[in-house]
Amino acid sequence: MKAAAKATSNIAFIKYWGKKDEALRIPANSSISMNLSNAYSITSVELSKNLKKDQVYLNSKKAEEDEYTRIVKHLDLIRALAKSNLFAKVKSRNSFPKGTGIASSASGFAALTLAATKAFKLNLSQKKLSILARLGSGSACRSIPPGFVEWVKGADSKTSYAKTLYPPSYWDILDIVAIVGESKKEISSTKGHSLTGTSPFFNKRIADLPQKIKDIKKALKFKDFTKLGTIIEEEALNMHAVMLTQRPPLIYFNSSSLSIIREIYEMRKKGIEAYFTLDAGPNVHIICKAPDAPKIKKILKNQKIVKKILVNKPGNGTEII
Ligand code: 2P0
Repeated sequence: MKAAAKATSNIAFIKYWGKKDEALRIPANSSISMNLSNAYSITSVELSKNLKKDQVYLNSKKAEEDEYTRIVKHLDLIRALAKSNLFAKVKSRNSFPKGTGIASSASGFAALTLAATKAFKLNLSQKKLSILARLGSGSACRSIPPGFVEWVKGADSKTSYAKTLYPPSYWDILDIVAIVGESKKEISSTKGHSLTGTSPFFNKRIADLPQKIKDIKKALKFKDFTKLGTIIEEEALNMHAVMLTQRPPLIYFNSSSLSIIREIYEMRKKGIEAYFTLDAGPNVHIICKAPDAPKIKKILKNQKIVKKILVNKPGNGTEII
């Protein structure tokens, strides 16, 4: 009655920002992402009759109260599905710092969902795992299937899940993450999501997204990197325009993030085709073609503000290990 799973995090090309249903984590819009081969969580779940409550360890430390409560709520869902009342010992570790804009809740809840359902002997389809992971954290549903993924917003809980558009081997592009900050963000994404409606730009963003999604799918289909990158950058800035104009305003990037963005513009002038995206944190994700990686890494290594560099290929889906 023990199982362990590995889930990669994902970077959204088209972002999830705002929910139609907060409790069920049904998003206001569909989103598109790529799994990140080197940003992952490994989670084990061990059931025991001797436990009187769940125990949760994150990166070898006892989970903080808010994290513990959220994880137990997810285990409760799985216990109900399995018709079991056994408690679990959960141990999870990340290959990257959590709470800094590399989606730790995405890989964390994807790995937890697969490990816990296996430990409880539930054999769920990829679709059902994606739905279940979504209830833990929205972006986690995109880490269940492999490669390049679309989370179709759906109309209700049964129709809101993620599926693979293309497998990891489809396109040799990379996400090089320039880690410029490792402190935990002050306002969680969950709280940020709930206030998207206070931005005067939110409705406009939602109205424009269906066309943007069509365009990016076309760029993926024809492997049009220039188009893909251009949409990715515009989309990141569009989401941050909403974040900046919410009440209270959310400023997730910092001066180091902006310096790296300037550096990317310089790279393009030198003929290195790289594009940026930012999530709910200061680290800059640099989307590039694989042959350009050595040059980009060299430039980043010369920047004092870059504390770590994480190179990701298109990643696998969540797997039992
Ligand atoms: C994304 N983010 O699409 C966007 C971009 C952050 C910025 O999904 O409340 O942690 O757990 O469903 O999944 C972060 O939101 O929020 C997120 P919950 P989640 O990757």
